[in-house]
Amino acid sequence: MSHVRRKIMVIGAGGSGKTSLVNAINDYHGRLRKTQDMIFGKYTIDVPGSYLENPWMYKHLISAAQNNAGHILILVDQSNVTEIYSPGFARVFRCPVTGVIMKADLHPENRPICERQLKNIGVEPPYFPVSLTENTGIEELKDHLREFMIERDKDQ
Ligand SMILES: Nc1nc2c(ncn2[C@@H]2O[C@H](COP(=O)(O)OP(=O)(O)O)[C@@H](O)[C@H]2O)c(=O)[nH]1
Ligand SMILES: [Mg+2]
Repeated sequence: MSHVRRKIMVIGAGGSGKTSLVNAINDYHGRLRKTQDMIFGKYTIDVPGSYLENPWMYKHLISAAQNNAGHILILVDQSNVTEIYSPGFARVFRCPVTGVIMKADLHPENRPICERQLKNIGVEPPYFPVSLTENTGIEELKDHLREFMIERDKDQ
């Protein structure tokens, strides 16, 4: 039986920067796509925001994570702090979960709200603020995921 490659699953609201982030992690510089379905990249799974909008979609998200994910990134958006996760949401996953604060270049006053949101959904610090427009925080996040990504390179 072939070896199952475990990927980094990226979860967040529509518009929070998931596709931009997976492209940065995969070092892909093509154009952005609006995604209806989960998109499997070299290291990543890009999960459409619709999976978070309906509680009945959660079971699909959870089983996809169980089957394919070795690490989960849960995104909050510093430019839009609308609550989208239920309390404790992150605790349903069995693999490690890391909190990412996207669009860290926008609305710095929202940083503490983002940190509180991640804590409320059950994600432990450290959290990773990332701005892809200013190119900050992405190397720190990749370093955090590096061991996982090197292993994945060897798999290919
Ligand atoms: N200011 C800012 N905009 C970003 C950042 N990352 C992504 N965006 C923009 O946010 C929008 C939504 O990004 P996208 O990756 O499509 O989000 P998705 O719907 O979660 O996949 C796009 O216009 C991106 O250019 C960032 O770090 N800072
Ligand atoms: Mg997308």
